[in-house]
Parts: sequence; structure tokens; C-alpha cells
Amino acid sequence: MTTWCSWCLKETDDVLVPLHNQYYANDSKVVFLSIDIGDSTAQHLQAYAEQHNINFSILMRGRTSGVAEDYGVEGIPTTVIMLCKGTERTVYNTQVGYSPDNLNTFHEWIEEAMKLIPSGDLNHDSILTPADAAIALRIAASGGWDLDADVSGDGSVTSLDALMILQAAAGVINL
Ligand SMILES: [Ca+2]
Repeated sequence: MTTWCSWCLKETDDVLVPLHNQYYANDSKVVFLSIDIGDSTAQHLQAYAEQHNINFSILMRGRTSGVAEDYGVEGIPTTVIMLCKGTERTVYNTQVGYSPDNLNTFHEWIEEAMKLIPSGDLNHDSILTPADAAIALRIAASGGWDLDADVSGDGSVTSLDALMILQAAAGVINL
């Protein structure tokens, strides 16, 4: 994006800010990041963010960082939906240009991408490891409940859920 591109502004106001607010309100794992390729100053971007109620991060100096080339950006706004598993980053889908339909399209893409993140990922790094099983055990010991931890789907979190997460982390079962 740039602060002078009117379609970027429409995308920000009509699509990204409402979408971010929706996921942010639900304490979601979805992270939003805008990248400025217009060489704006920090003060300019700060004013832009305040003016448009942007409460996610804007990365500066996107043009010189090479990030646009890395993701094959040929026009703005370009939106890239990425899936982050541990330290692995993959592009799930890319959209060039503004459309009022982008709000629904991006929502669908995010929901589809999130289905690829395994149930039981309690530390939100998108991969299952013994660390997730340990968190499930802690929840079980405290008598708490968490939708993502209840991998057996029986309405309670017990050592069985921790065991299943451990087995899934070892590749013995799929969750
Ligand atoms: Ca995890």
C-alpha cells in the first residue's frame, strides 16, 4: 500500500480495518500487517493510521526492503494471505486490486487457511508439539476448558486430550 493510492485507502477502510476488528474482537490467531511501499515517513504513517482507525502494524520502507519483489507485487493494493506454521511461511492466496467483494473473499480465504492449522495447537505456532500437550495437561489439571484443547470433543479437557495431542505431534494420529 501507499498513503496516496486511493484504491489502497478503499481497501483499508472498507476491507482490512473491518476484517481486522472482527478477528481482533474474537482474540483470533490472525495477524494483519500493512506494508508501505510509498516511502512515507513514520509521522505520516502514524497520522494515516490514526485518520483511518488502523490498529494493526504498518511496516515502513517496504519498497527498498525488497518485500514487494519477494511476493511478486505488480500493483497496489496487493493482499497476501499467508499461513505461518512454526517458522515456515507459505502464501495461501493473493489478490491484486480493490473490490468491495474482498471483505467476503478474504474472510473465506482466512477461514479456509485456518482449517489447515491443526486442532490442539494451544501455543498458536501452527504446529503440534509436546508443548501443546503440556498446555492441555495444565488446562486439565486446573479443571478449565478450551475449545482448541478439547480435541476428543467430549466437552471436557482431560489427560486424554493431552495424550492425543502428543500422539498427533508424533504423527501417530491426525486431529
Ligand atoms: Ca503448537
